[in-house]
Amino acid sequence: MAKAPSVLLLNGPNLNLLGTREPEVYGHTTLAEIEATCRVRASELGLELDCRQSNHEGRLLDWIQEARGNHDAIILNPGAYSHTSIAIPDALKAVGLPVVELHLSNIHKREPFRQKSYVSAVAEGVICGFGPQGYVLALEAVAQLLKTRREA
Ligand code: CA2
Repeated sequence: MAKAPSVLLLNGPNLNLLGTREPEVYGHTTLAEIEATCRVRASELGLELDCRQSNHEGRLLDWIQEARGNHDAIILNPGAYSHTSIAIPDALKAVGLPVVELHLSNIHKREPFRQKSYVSAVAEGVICGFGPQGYVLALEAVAQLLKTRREA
């Protein structure tokens, strides 16, 4: 039987605080709960899932670079690095894997500085504004994308 496609789920700075602060913006669900839900959905979709979070841009860059040859797609909530980092989209482009960018909040309804994400230019698609459900939507999008590519 063919090996299950592997997806790297990366969360950037401060997302480890989910469910503990600012529930009015980011909700009550913790990152551990989101990851647990994603593991269940990934398994239903026939995907392997590797979940990681870091507050450090360099660590995120290392993980993105290491994804080449180890994973088939990346789902990324870059947190505030979305709006500041050039290195993250550079690394994603270099690795060449399909990327789905994800945000809990609708960044286009928020402050002007959040409305530009440098990552979007290298993503297959962007999901934002659906809270924790967005992670499940991103997994479903990746599953469909990988299936379409396999069948092409
Ligand atoms: O909406 C998103 O998912 C964001 O990527 C979240 C980032 C923010 O900087 C982006 O503009 C949009 C912030 C994540 C911070 O998460 C916290 C969670 C709980 C308490 C404090 C921060």
